[in-house]
Amino acid sequence: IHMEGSKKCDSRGALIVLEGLDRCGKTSQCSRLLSSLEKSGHAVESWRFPDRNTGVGQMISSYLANDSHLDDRAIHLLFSANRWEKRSLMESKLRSGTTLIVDRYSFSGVAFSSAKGLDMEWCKAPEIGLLAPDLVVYLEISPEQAAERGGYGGERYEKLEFQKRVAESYKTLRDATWKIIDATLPIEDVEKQLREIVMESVLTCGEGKPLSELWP
Ligand code: DGP
Ligand code: NA
Ligand code: NA
Repeated sequence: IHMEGSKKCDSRGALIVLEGLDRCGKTSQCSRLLSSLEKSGHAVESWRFPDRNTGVGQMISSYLANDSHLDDRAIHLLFSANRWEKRSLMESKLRSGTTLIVDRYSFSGVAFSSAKGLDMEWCKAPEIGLLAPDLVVYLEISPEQAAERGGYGGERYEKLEFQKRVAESYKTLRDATWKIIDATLPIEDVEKQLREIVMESVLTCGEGKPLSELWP
């Protein structure tokens, strides 16, 4: 009992990030994953970026709804600030043993802004020092198939031509550590694959893997 107790102190939650094009199914997979982990007794929370509940988040939301115009670099920095304002809470949650499932993170920041033509290295700079995910899962779908799913909500980026450029940016950005899941598979199959990949990462972090920062 004593051994187990001391082991628990070193263990932390995993930072799990889901990325993909709009309409790839990320958001429903995040909630399925959340309830599945909760059911098996894990301390887990589901987060998303942009977090529209903060002051910065409201500016982002109004930009996405085309209710306001902002310079490409200015909005890029707001998305980044929105992640920075949650950084210390993120760290304390992870250190206290809570796993975080995060719907979009710095990779969206770089993929969406570089799709507008901004330099990728410039886009990466403001993300330096944010917590590095333990796992990035990319839900892969072609822009055409995503568009066919319908239900683009009419927000600023939800247009086929733009999503094609975002897909190219993600290709440049991703590395060998990313796990790719075919997002066109039946929803239950995606869920099963995702859970398996995530459980591996949760176990590794439970064994005391140190936290690190972007960009690795
Ligand atoms: P969502 O709430 O996941 O649908 O995201 C809203 C939109 O904002 C979506 O088209 C993806 C885009 N987005 C998410 N994060 C960032 C970011 O950091 N920078 C930029 N430019 N766009 C982002
Ligand atoms: Na969206
Ligand atoms: Na989404």
